[in-house]
Amino acid sequence: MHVVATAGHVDHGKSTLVRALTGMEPDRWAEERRRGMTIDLGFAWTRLPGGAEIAFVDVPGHERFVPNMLAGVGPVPAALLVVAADEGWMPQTAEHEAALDAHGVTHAVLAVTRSDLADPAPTIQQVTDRLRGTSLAGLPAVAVSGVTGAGLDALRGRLASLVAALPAPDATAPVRLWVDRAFTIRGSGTVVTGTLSAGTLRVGDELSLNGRSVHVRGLQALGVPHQEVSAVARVAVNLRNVDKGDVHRGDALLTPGRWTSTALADVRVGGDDLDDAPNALVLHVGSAAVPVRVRPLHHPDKEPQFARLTLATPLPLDARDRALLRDPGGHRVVGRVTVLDTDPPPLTRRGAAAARATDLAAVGTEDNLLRTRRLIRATELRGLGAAPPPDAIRAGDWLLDPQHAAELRERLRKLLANHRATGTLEAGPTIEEARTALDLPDRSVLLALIAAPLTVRDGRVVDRDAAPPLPAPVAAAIELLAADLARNPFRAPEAGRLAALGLGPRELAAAERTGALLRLAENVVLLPGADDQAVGILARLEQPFTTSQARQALDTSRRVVLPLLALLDRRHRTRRLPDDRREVLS
Ligand SMILES: Nc1nc2c(ncn2[C@@H]2O[C@H](COP(=O)(O)OP(=O)(O)OP(=O)(O)O)[C@@H](O)[C@H]2O)c(=O)[nH]1
Ligand SMILES: [Mg+2]
Repeated sequence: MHVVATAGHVDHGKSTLVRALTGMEPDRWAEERRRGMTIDLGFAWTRLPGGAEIAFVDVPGHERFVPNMLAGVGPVPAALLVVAADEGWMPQTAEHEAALDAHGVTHAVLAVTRSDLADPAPTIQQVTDRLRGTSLAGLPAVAVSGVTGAGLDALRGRLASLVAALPAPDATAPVRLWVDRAFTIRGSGTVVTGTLSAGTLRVGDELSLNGRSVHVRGLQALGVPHQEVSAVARVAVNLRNVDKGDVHRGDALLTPGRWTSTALADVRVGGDDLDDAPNALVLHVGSAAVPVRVRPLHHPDKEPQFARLTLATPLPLDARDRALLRDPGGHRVVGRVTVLDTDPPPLTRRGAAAARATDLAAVGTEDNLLRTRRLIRATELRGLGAAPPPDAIRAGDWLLDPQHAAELRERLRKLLANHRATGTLEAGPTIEEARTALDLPDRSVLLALIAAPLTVRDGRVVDRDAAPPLPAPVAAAIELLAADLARNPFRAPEAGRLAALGLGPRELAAAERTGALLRLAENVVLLPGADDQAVGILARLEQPFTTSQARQALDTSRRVVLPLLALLDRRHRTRRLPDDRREVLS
């Protein structure tokens, strides 16, 4: 199915045309039919030559009902612009055209109606001229009469080409159905309708509505029940356990967890100079209309304009959403809005607004943004509508420019070298010390920089290839120990001896790191290689052997043999059996 919205000045023949094309009555209300004027959105559908199904959202042209018109066209990708031959371009032709332009609608057909009353050619020319430079520039035109039926077949043909050229929607995208009507059906409960512009709805789906979870009880498209409806489509969704008062035009039915409502957004604005714009503007996006406060963010080059919008009510906005700013009093579209960032940083420092405008100006060239910022939150980049460049280095929620990462790694290597040069016993700076020294915002960024030969050990950043040398007094003490152990390799020095040599836990840990000692427990140390030697001796015992037999064979105490055997078990040199005996593994 394809959805096309009408647009055009009051009484130019939009509803008459929709009626003639579909045989359905778009003016749903008795009051509309009595007054001969569309007040609210109307819906009608038909099949085009070639078989494509087309649904029209018929909008009101009267200036009082422009907000209704905007609710209808917001989510619709294509338009039928209607201009009467005998009146030509009129104020709401202009306002509707500006709305379509703001939404970036490029797929449209011009129908010059009432061509039984006046020569359509001058109006076609006038409209063509007016549309130059807008999103609708160069649109095909057809002269028609809703009364005589002249030109209708040509228009059907044009519409068939129009819908054939529409880009295929993404049926797997998360759903954001902007509600344009909500009503109650006796026996079924609350039904909402809207134009599904992306994604798929299914009966039984759980969706989110105004922050609460709701379930799809039934689905219809063009009056026919469906188990599943994919975009683009006009849909009616019957919701379980929702009162009519809980849902209104401008609300959105959302795929849970995929959208965030925000009351703050940074946007690009085309159109009037925002400094001259009235304060009380309304943001129209989807079917929603929300009062906003506009803070211009001045870019040094002035053009394009950026602004921070503060919404009176949060909306589920997304980067790249198109919207418009309207002055309700002045009856005109003040700005064409493209959402750039739905989670913008606060502007507190002096000059922050100008700096922000510079950042926003880089959106669209996101690689450059990461190059200039060097380090940016992935959420901020996403908020700016940018995908991370493929070579960006990820660190938690942070993205690093690879060039910057290389520089930071160099600084980290220097930091470790300086650390070694201080002659400290510590293997390296702590993660926090390194993070501070490199002035990084988060430890995840530091961890992302660490690659072999650098590694993290006991919360410190260390270079596996360059352990700091032992300070001279420690090295001398270790030599004395080594002499003791050379005679009795499994007689680990007693606590008293270690203390006499000035070897506390820190010194022993440092000696272990440099490979000068094999450490079995807090203060139980042997020489490196003692483990291999022990395996050699134990292998000569009758297998399996008891702990006591091992102790005797190694000529040592339980203080040493227990942690030594435990170490050999861990390294799979020995295996401990259920009866506590062990065997050497070959
Ligand atoms: N002669 C002639 N009259 C037309 C034509 N199209 C519409 N009309 C008449 O123009 C009047 C307005 O037509 P509508 O179709 O209601 O106009 P609309 O654009 O839907 O108006 P709004 O919805 O109020 O904006 C009606 O009286 C129609 O009969 C046409 O092609 N020729
Ligand atoms: Mg109408």
